[in-house]
Amino acid sequence: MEVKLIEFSPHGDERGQLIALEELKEIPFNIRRVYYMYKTVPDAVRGKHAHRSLQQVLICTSGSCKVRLDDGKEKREVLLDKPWQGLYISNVLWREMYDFSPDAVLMVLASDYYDEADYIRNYDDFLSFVKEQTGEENGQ
Ligand code: T46
Repeated sequence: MEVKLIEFSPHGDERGQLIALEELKEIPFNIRRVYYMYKTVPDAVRGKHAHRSLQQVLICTSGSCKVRLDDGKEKREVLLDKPWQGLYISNVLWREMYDFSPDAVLMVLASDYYDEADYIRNYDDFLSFVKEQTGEENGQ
């Protein structure tokens, strides 16, 4: 599964902490879009889709939340509760974000502009897409 937790280096001093993120440095792609979610209601489950080509880094800049990832074979759960950690997720991964703390702010850096056509919102379609891709990679 193409997922990794990236640890950023804070520029700390007596005033507090500052984290700087630059494309193709801390973030492994060109950043075309930033969005964030806050005031997420306690029982909400966000996401529930995959992307055909979008790559993203998720950072919980305040509070905490969990992310469930599924590549069609393997499932993983990651807790995001540190503003100096970013979760890199590749395309073609089913994702769900849940267990948001009341103070959670989840910021996402994305490799492309918003495009509804890049979303796979049905789980069976996602599994078919994974199969197609695996077939292509094996030259079938
Ligand atoms: C993802 C996870 C981690 C826009 O107009 N522009 C945007 O850039 C985004 C992200 C959303 N929207 C609109 C589309 C919907 O009407 O905002 C509304 C909520 O979006 P959505 O239901 O897709 O939000 P999530 O939290 O389920 O998913 C989001 C991203 O859409 C998705 O790419 O990977 O966060």
